[in-house]
Amino acid sequence: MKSKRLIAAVAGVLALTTGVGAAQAEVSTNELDCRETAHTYKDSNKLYLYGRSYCKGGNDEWDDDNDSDYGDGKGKITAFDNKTDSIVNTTKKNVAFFNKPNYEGDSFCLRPGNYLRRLYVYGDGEGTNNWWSNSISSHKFVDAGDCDRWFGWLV
Ligand SMILES: [Ca+2]
Ligand SMILES: [Ca+2]
Repeated sequence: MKSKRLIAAVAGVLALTTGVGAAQAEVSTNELDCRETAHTYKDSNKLYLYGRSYCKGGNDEWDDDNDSDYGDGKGKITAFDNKTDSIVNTTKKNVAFFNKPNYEGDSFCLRPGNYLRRLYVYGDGEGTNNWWSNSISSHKFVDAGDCDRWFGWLV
């Protein structure tokens, strides 16, 4: 009897988890490209991350605060290390992205309301052939003065 109750409790947690996922999907960026998402969800305080370029297929992840490691199983971004290829920033803050966890390595910033359609066209700051595609491992919200390199579009 006790084990049955436990199973029911676990099922409840699973349902709850699924519910959160469904709420996330409700945002439904699926049918929108990067620019449309930036305009439709302007100032909605979410950072949308996509595994595909041009924001195709809807956002894979979203966040509204810092995440020091995209692959650590913690925070809102738990298993998306080195997978981002397009981004929409609907927050009112500047966001710095890093190619290593813990806000280390090469970085660039994205302004409020801006979006990035194809990270693979952006090179790193070291003159190597490492493109930003499938490279981002952490991000944090910053003051504009903390950024020396900006990518992305507003219009
Ligand atoms: Ca994380
Ligand atoms: Ca990385």
